[in-house]
Amino acid sequence: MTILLAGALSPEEYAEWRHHLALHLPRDEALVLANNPYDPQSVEIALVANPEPGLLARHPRLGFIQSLWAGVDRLLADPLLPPGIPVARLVDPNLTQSMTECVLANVLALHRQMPAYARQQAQGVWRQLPQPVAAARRVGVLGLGQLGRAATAALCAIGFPVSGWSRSPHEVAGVTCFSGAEGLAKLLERADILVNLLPLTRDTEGILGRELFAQMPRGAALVNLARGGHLVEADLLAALADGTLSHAVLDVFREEPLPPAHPFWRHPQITVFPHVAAYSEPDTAARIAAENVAAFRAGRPLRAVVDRGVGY
Ligand code: NDP
Ligand code: OXD
Repeated sequence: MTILLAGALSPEEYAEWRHHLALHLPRDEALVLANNPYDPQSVEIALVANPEPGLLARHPRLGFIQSLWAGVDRLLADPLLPPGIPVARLVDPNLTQSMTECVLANVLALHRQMPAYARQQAQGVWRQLPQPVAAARRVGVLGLGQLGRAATAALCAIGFPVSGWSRSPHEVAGVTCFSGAEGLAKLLERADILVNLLPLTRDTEGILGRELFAQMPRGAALVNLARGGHLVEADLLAALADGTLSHAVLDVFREEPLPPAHPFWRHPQITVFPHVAAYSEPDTAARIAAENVAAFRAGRPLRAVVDRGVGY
């Protein structure tokens, strides 16, 4: 009974995950690390944090893959990912809380015009801008999943009128819900601030582009906390230049780390964060992964299994 821990992890991160997994996995489970020698034939379960493409295909007895990341786009993009076995993603209340805090921090910062005041301060300008209350600032959230639903609840509690968009129809208390292509246009026309919490799939790749920006109120703001592949970078720069959008907060990028010469770094209307909206903390995530390992061993239903056909 061998479990593999594999991913784009430093030796320190491997050690931390091993420590926390050992606290939660049953004693008879052998945990091997992909950065140490092991027998691939023995591995039946893989706990993974974006492992190198092709690595999982080298384990002929693999029966279950548990992602230690919430988003599985990179994992599912592995052309050699063993077919026909379940892949689960991380659903961790701790990560959800962290993302909710990040959404609130950035929406409130945009609502209170902090980027504009930062620009004024840099020029020594003392100018009071009109300041509506939250009830007059409409927030749209793309994605009503684990993270989107928690974010909308927190935004509603502050008093923002909140809309949400999903693939299938939803009802969320206090939130005006839209779904499908025709629903997106309705959400966008009332999104003074748009927060992206979609998974990256073939349907959502490049969704944050010229056509979408043009449907938002002029001068609206964008908060992309999901994946860099959602954003058409040149379209964002054009939308900021012509006033279609006023500001963008970006936590995720097509290339990470964001290259030093990238124009986003020094753009006065873009706030850059280094993919820190919410990350998997081994102390909580290890327990959740171990619960799914135990369920797999016992033949019980697994939590948060990904639909590999739709990509999330
Ligand atoms: P979920 O799978 O729980 O939710 C995804 C939501 O997106 C669902 O509401 C789903 O609709 C909706 N959706 C998917 N495809 C479409 C589509 N084509 N059109 C409309 N709606 C769509 O994901 P999470 O909330 O857990 O996470 C979302 C993403 O956040 C992750 O995939 C990851 O990329 C990103 N993330 C970023 C982090 C960061 O630090 N920056 C940290 C963690 C996650 P439906 O409900 O109908 O299925
Ligand atoms: C995740 C992330 O998907 O950190 O877990 O982006």
